[in-house]
Amino acid sequence: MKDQLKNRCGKLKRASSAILILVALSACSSNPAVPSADVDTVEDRAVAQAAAVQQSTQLTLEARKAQLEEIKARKLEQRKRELEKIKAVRQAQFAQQNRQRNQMSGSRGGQLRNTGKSHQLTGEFSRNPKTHAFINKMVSRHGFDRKTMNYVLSKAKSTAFLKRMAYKDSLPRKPKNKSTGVRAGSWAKYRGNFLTSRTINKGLQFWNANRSALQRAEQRYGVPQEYILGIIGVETRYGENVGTNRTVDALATMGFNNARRGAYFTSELESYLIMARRAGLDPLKPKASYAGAIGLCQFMPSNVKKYGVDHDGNGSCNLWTAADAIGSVANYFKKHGWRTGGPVVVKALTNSQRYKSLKWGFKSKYSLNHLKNYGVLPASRNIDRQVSLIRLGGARGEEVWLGGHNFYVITRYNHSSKYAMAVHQLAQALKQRHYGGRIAAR
Ligand SMILES: [Ca+2]
Repeated sequence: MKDQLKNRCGKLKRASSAILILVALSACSSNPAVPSADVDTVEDRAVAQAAAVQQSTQLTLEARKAQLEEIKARKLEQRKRELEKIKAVRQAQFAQQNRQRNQMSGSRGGQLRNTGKSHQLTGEFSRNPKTHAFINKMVSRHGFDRKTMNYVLSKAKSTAFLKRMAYKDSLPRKPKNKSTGVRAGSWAKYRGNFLTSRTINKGLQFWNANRSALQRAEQRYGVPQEYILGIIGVETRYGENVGTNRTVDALATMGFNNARRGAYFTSELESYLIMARRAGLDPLKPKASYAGAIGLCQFMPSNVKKYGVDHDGNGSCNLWTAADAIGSVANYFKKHGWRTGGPVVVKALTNSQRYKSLKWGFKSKYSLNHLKNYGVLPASRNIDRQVSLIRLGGARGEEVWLGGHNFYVITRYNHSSKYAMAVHQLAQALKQRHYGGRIAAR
């Protein structure tokens, strides 16, 4: 009996050891083997197997649960990141809209204040369907705030002078009569407007005040300083006459009241408002010529984007500042093909009247040899081989000149031989006075 009891106790002891071993093995493996050692009976083996199966199932469930939890966490994390991205994009859009609104409100150069009244379009342009179409375009295409646009255009006014100019501009152009020849004295009169001692003195002062900006522009764009000064002098007398009309008034009048060229001026108004927004200017403040030309160099607004430069590096192009106007004129010439060191124009000597049968003007183009056959010779060798024949009504009769490539480039600023000649002669007068005795060295 005692031996029997002892034997049973031994068996139980061995069975519990087997279970312990099984648990240990199961913990190490996801597919535990059923132990056979030390299990003597079928009953014992079944107990061990059941325990192993239970353990294995529990482990598999736990692994599956952990896996699902991991997938869920990953998905949540991904969704969170997506939402954060959407939020960031929306915030950037809001910030951009706010910036634009603030800029239109005029953070610099005055405030565009709410009148406290309705933001409906009022004023003299409000009954014009072109104004409404224009506002719709500014809102839909460029993201302008409708209320701000209504406010700006409600404030636009056309003066009697602007109305007169818009009417004149709307008339059909008279075809040019090429056979009329040169009008006696017309150049002398034109020249007299610009080549005055007052303008030259102002030009010299402007040169001294902006020496560094001019030098940098010449180095960067290859355009001599005196020609940059020639343009700014002819355009605005070095900032003295940048126009007396509000730009908005000028461009709205020329745009909405001009059947012939309204589309052109409306598109300039569009460019102007975009430019003002970009530069943080109150669009109701800046002045312009009656045609909407702005700044010291009188760029049309569409040219500000194309050719305007931030020459003083303050972050925006402002053509009412000397440095930016200087850089922009030089860049304009460079973009229109200015040849550094190239000649501009020379006087021609004539020994007959035969040249009068030739087409003339800045668009004409002849070889020097061809002109020689018509009795025209350059007074200096410093000229291109291909030239234009320029005829001007001087104070002492007709003057004949030969325009080089750079002369043509000047006419890209204003399509007129007289204009280009005035710029050239003002440039030469300034150069002579500025460099004085050193002129020969240049
Ligand atoms: Ca600037």
